[in-house]
Amino acid sequence: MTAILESCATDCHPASVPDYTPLAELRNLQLMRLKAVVARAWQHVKLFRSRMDELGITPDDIRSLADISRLPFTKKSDLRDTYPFGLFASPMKDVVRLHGSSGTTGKPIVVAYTQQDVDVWSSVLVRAFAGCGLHRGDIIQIAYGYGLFTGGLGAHYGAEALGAAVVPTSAGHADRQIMLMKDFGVTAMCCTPTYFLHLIERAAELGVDMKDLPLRAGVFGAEPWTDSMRRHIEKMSSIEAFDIYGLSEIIGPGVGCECRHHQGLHIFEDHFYPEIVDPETGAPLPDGSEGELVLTTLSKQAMPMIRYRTRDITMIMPGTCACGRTLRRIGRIGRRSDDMLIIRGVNVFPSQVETALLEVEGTLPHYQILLTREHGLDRMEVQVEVTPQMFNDKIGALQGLHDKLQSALDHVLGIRVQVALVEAYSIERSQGKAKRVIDRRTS
Ligand code: DLL
Repeated sequence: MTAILESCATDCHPASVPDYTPLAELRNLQLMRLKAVVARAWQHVKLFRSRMDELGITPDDIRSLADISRLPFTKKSDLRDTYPFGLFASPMKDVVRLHGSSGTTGKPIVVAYTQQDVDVWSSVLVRAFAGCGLHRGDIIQIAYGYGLFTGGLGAHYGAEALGAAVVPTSAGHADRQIMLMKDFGVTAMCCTPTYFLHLIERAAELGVDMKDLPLRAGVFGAEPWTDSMRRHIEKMSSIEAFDIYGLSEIIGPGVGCECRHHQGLHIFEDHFYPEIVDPETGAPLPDGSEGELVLTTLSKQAMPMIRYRTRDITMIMPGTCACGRTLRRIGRIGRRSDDMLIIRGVNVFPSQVETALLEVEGTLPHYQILLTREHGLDRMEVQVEVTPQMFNDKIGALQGLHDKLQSALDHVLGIRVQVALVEAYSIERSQGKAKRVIDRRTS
């Protein structure tokens, strides 16, 4: 144990030691926990039991980790259909926290935690933060929303358990966020990547250069962002930007996080078991193949999730990470199986647009995709903000930029789209997850 701690002294907190569990031991632990969680769900959750009955299986049929593929999937609609408490496996007297995330029906989907679940949640966030090089003595500002959303409180408890000093600002009030970052000497920021971009811009307007602040790390997630966006953020603020992943149904932030090697996100596999399946057929796919991430909670008490279909598209990365963690990694999540746009029959993902835009000098990483239908034909307009200098320049420069963007987008997307250059700040800033697509097509 001492050897492990010494060997990773640069970015390691003692609590991150489970990250280095020898593989055989980790797989044994996972199997033991899988059996227990399946038994718990079968015993206490009607929906799981009836699904397993339909398949003619019982918890005793889980003898190896590979048997997980015999279990039924759980989907977001199951949470909606059993609203609010139908999937709980603990009585309310053991539940200490309820969170929720917005659904399409106006009612949130509800998730529950026992005290042990909250403790596990904090422990995975401690491991995530430690992997980002954060430790006791750091001052961590949490600008994820506090409330039903899991981002704020999840990161908050984790940062406290790490031993850091927490500044719980929640989302919004950019000027105050910047003032506190500066006055308190904040060393790490937790928020959505688009909100951090907004803070960088606002800081510049207020005469604050982020590069002069003690800020050294950002732990960004809750929405897709690209490596080009990371490079932009790091260049503008001189911080190291980390990608953190999670979803309410599984626990919230802290299902997985990058380490300092930035080669994918380590999944905290002793608590969340990852699989990749074909999004169409549900068939398991091997490591290295892109597909839909399916997660099973291995230790959740209040609301265990068995084979939850996340709709997030990624892969389990083959090989091991240079950091020495035995935890498998997933690739960054660029898209969801349900955010694909079909434009005149061609599949388009917002992340492709972002990649194309960030390769062109003179644009800002703020964009929106506007979809309309004219005479039965889909029309896709990409509105891109342009730096104020560009707008002040001669008209020729703008035209040149427009043409460059047009050809970058044509190249990446393979279809003709309209490009509209708009002034800085004309696209609404989000305090949380950015809204990239406005679909005004009526079918
Ligand atoms: O967004 C939890 C969270 C909070 C994660 C703070 C990270 C940081 P939900 O609101 O339930 O939970 O949304 C979950 O957001 O299925 C993904 O589609 C997306 N998502 C979350 N993190 C990432 C990420 C929180 N790092 C949904 N990259 C997920 C890409 C992400 N997408």
